[in-house]
Amino acid sequence: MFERITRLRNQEPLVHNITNVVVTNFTANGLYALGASPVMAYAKEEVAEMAQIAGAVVLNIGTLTEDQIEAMIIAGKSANQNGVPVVLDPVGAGATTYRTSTARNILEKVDVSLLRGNAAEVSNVVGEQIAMKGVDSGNIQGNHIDLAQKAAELFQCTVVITGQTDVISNGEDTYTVSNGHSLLTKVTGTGCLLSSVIGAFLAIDQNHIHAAVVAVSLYGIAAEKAAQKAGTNEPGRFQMEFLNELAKLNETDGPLAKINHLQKEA
Ligand code: ATP
Ligand code: TZP
Ligand code: MG
Ligand code: MG
Repeated sequence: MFERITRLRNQEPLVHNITNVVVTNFTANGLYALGASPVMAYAKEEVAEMAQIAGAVVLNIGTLTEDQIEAMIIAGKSANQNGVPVVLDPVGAGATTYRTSTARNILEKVDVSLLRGNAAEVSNVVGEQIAMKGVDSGNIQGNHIDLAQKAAELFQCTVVITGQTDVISNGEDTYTVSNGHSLLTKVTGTGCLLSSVIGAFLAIDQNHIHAAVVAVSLYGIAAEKAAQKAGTNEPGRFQMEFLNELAKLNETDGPLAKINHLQKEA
């Protein structure tokens, strides 16, 4: 399962990100640290070509504009035509009706391989109106396992719902991962970077659910190691150490993964 990190480093997949202005630099550095090759390309005149040569396309609506949404749909369709996996991060869905309807519009027009968001975002995209505070989910109650399975069936894709415990489901198989650290909630862009890191693992793997489980657990393990180096009130040091720990991940980290495989009830 965890040999994927070695394969990723050997293949250095190109990840085409159309992402938000807050997390652009952190996302590029995080992908480099992991061993992938990031590119940010947003012009509608070039996104189809870039998506075609990419190993994965990541669409992130964090600071959306009409032009950017148009480019995302062009890039997503090009990826679909060329067998390139597409990840959607519906940042802030539920905070405004524009974000919710945009996420749904992308899911209608593009064959999304994997949807990654916090529980409030995913619930709003599936049509349950749970309150969002800006781009943060806060503490939402409810069964994230049922929600992930429902979203996976509705959108016919793999779904990753993150939080203290992450849930990964394709509607048939469901996993929980309980790696990670609360300092991840004190640095902006850790959810967005995870969506791009998942994209890098999808680029080297047909088995999207296993690729996502490995990506999510290794990401959490890197955070745990970084938190051992940074103090509890040092988000700046944590961010730096987190990039370093992403770069040091390897197959021998597998045993640190806290993964639980759930079977769907009949
Ligand atoms: P939000 O806006 O709600 O923070 P997000 O898009 O930033 O959402 P998160 O849910 O924060 O995404 O997930 C980003 C990473 O942080 C994931 O690896 C997740 O496992 C981890 N994470 C989030 N909350 C916690 C927590 N309380 N304890 C440990 N890890 C966490
Ligand atoms: N505002 C718009 S996008 C964004 C903020 C703060 C970044 C959100 O990043 P993440 O990974 O969801 O915390
Ligand atoms: Mg977060
Ligand atoms: Mg987010």
